[in-house]
Amino acid sequence: MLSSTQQTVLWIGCAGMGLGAIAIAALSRQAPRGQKHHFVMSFAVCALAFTAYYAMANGYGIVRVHGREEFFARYLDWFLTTPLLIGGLLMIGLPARTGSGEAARERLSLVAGVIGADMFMIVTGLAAGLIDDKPVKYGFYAISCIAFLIVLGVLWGPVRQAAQAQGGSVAALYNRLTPVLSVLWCIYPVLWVLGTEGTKTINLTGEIVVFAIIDLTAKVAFGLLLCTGILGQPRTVTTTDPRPIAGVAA
Ligand code: RET
Repeated sequence: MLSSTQQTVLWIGCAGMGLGAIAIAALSRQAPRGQKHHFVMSFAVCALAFTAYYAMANGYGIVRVHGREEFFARYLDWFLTTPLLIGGLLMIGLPARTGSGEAARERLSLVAGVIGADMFMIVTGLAAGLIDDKPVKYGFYAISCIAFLIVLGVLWGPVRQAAQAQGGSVAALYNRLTPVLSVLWCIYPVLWVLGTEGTKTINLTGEIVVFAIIDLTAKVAFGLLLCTGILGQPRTVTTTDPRPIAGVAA
């Protein structure tokens, strides 16, 4: 059972996500037709998180494991929204077109690889949360952290190189968003260790409050940063660019 304070915080999270989704939908009306897809992903992130917070605020998506509350809905939210957030960055960093043949296959493997590593990170994080046996728990935590490093490595490596190769405002926007995403995402594994699934340094209420704050920042604030950045782009840059992905294409 959640306390009324905990429920209130989850309702605030729910309202924030809903307002974020509405704000992004409103902003998308200013976007030219060829750039609306950038807004769809950020809208979907907020809409999915709204639903997860709605479930949790009503006491659903939470199960009792080893005498404490495990927020299943949170992991389901992350499993769906983190690939979309990465997708948002990929759609900026990677050129709209690659060459044909191997370049296209390399691009596909890069996209599938980073999204796959991200989903694996969330699933192994959930396993760590559910398991009580400390060595096994922290083993899964370490595996999840390795997957996280792979995600960051791809975003800071080949995708950043591809963004640099596009130059100008695309590179500038990518270079603005990637550090913000990286710093925010690094807070999650730290909070996890301090919270009820890890060392219990922070109690459940504190954990719910801090997760709600970073969730709102990583989804709503980041989404608004991305969407306003897209609106500031010259139209031609993000629509068609026939160059291969720098550092990836042979
Ligand atoms: C866990 C615990 C295991 C180790 C690692 C984690 C990383 C989680 C991350 C979550 C990001 C969530 C976002 C949500 C919505 O916006 C699963 C906490 C590395 C990075 C950005």
